[in-house]
Amino acid sequence: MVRAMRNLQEIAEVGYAAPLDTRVTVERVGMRLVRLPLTEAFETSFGSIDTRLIFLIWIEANGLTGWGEVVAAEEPRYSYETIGTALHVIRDYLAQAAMSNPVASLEELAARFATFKGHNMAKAGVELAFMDLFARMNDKSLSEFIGGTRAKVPVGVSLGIQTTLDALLQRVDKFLSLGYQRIKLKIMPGWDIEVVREVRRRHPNILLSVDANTAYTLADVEHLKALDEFDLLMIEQPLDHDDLVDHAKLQANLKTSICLDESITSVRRARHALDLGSCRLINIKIGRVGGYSQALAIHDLCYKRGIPVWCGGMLESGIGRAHNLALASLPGFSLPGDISASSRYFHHDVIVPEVEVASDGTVDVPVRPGLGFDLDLEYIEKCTELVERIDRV
Ligand code: OSB
Ligand code: MG
Repeated sequence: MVRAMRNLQEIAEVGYAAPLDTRVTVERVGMRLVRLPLTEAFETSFGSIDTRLIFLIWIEANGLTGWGEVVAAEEPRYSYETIGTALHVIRDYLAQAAMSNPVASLEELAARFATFKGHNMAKAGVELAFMDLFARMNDKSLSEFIGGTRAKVPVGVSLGIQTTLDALLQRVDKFLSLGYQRIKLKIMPGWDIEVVREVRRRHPNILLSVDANTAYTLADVEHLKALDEFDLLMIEQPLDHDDLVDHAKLQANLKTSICLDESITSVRRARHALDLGSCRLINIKIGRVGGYSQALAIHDLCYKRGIPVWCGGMLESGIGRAHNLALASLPGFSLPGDISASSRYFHHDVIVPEVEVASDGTVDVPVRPGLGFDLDLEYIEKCTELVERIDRV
């Protein structure tokens, strides 16, 4: 249960005899779009981007501010959500639901949001801001607040499709020399078997995985089987974004473990995937599954069933990354996450200090209250394209 830290003026107004209010009364929900240039273009089977429009969200409640991030992209390619749909859904539905009555817990907030279908990334953004605030109210780091057990988390890097094989090999060498514990290669038809063969030939012993972002169909079974000889940690999301059944058929034909990303949008979908044998590993992204409530439930389900999980990334700014670090500190996150250094994505991040990867390929989990970093408000202001504030009526 959450313990509110009231300021003296509030206590004077309410009277010392009043029971300590443990609920969060949201006075304002704020949204801010911030465009950050990427250090290099990021290409996947669904397209290429060279700037990231970051969607920051904050809530003001009980004299504190909590921060989150909506990970939706500008175009509906990874999922149907976009920055535009999330602005609409938060502005017109979720903000009102969050402010209509005081909120006592994450579960209560999630139950209110569950009455709206879909729009997981929008819901997650609000949940993130709440959890930052709940943790601050309790004077705990987010990691501590959710029951994290790791002081540092192992991390890997996700490398986009490059124009040449040489360019890719150089990047692989660079990130290995920086200590990253796992290399993930984006693949698609025409940039797959031979690319993986060459990386594996040069690095016989590294943790290596591939991510297809839905680029294949079941007709490609024989083609994908060719990946089995490279001792990959996993092949991530080879088939359609909403598929579980064909993935189960594919998994039955592959030695390599399938890891689902796009297909796992809730704890129920995670259970179905495990029951069907659609995958042997799961990548948890807080945004994709609708927030901490579902992310924690998927973690717990997989932990009970002995299924390894890892924390996925969405090219977040430092605010989303701070939340990812807290999540990845839970005991079930036994594989390196897509939680790279700030400098791997941006020339300048929105948090201080920036996220750094140590030479042993780990990132320290923040220990200060809440998300555990300061915000570079000046830089955020400088890069802002839009601000909206919704006040409680
Ligand atoms: O499929 O994991 C993915 C980035 C954007 C959208 C989807 C994905 C990714 C990544 C990058 O692979 C992960 C990261 O380092 O943030
Ligand atoms: Mg993926």
